[in-house]
Amino acid sequence: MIRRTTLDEFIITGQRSMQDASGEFSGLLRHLGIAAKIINRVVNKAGLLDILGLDGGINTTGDTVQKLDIYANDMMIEYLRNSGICAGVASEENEDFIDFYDRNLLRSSYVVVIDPLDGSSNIDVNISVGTIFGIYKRLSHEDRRLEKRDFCQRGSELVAAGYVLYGTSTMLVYTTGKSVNGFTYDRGVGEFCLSHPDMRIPERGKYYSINQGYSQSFSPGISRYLDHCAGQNKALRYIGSMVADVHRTLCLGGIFLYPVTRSNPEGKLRILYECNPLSMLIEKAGGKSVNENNERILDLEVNALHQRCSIIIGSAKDVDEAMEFIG
Ligand code: AHM
Ligand code: MG
Repeated sequence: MIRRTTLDEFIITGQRSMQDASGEFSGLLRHLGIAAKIINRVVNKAGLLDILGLDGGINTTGDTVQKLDIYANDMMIEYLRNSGICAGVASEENEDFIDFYDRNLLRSSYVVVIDPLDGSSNIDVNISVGTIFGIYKRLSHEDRRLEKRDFCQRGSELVAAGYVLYGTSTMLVYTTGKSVNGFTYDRGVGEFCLSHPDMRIPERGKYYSINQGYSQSFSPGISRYLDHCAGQNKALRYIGSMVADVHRTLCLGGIFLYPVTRSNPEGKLRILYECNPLSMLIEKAGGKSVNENNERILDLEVNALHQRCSIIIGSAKDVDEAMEFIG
């Protein structure tokens, strides 16, 4: 029987290869892995929870039950707080960041950004959702309270990024800036096991992915590109869960676009929680990620925690070709 490397083993091996590594960063990654397992357990039972009259209702023990995205948010925050090695979190679900400052605890140099349950409108209909995370080194002094600037950093400053996809199987994919590696959750063992080492995105792919229902409000450039895709007989795939759409793009190649629309004139997706971590992963796997102005997503200045942007991400040649049409 093949014995696969577990996520923990992989992280520890990575830590050993870095001289002077304190273990703080590795510990943080491992805690993210644990939080992912907890969320996975509940996401897998989502249908059952609904049958039991949960989601804002009262469960059998009399507790009020939270919506799954709020539950995932609370879980991530709790695990990161209890890890003792995370200075604070900014989440798509919270208006402001959360500072874990505690005078009696060791100081941490890392902050985490999360989208705890991306694509949450898909939960009730049993379609894949995901968790996205990014890790930054804080800018403010470790003895002080966190500041907004600790989170509002350009994506190029990310020290690690990853996602968990709750799909036909549950996968955790992450990078610390070198390779991109994918781990599949083995329920029997209760561990994420290395299944996709050194993931590389194909230079081109046959899929394009966009919510074409908004075509009336796309720019002429985007419309021209979509006509081109249709003319080339490319296949349209759109799940409506960014993690799932980007995961397919990473594995099979192709392109994912979320342009500006009338109802989202800045774009819909959040730079901090969605676009930056996924852009880091795609770039490290050999792909590209830009906005509609052909600016690299990872270079965009971040001024607000919930800032949005347009995004065109995927295989390098497909993104370049799209930008020729978009101009
Ligand atoms: P969410 O964070 O509220 O779940 O929204 C983000 C999701 C992405 O996963 C997905 O790509 C997009 O919204 C789909 O939006 P739309 O329904 O407008 O196509
Ligand atoms: Mg989201």
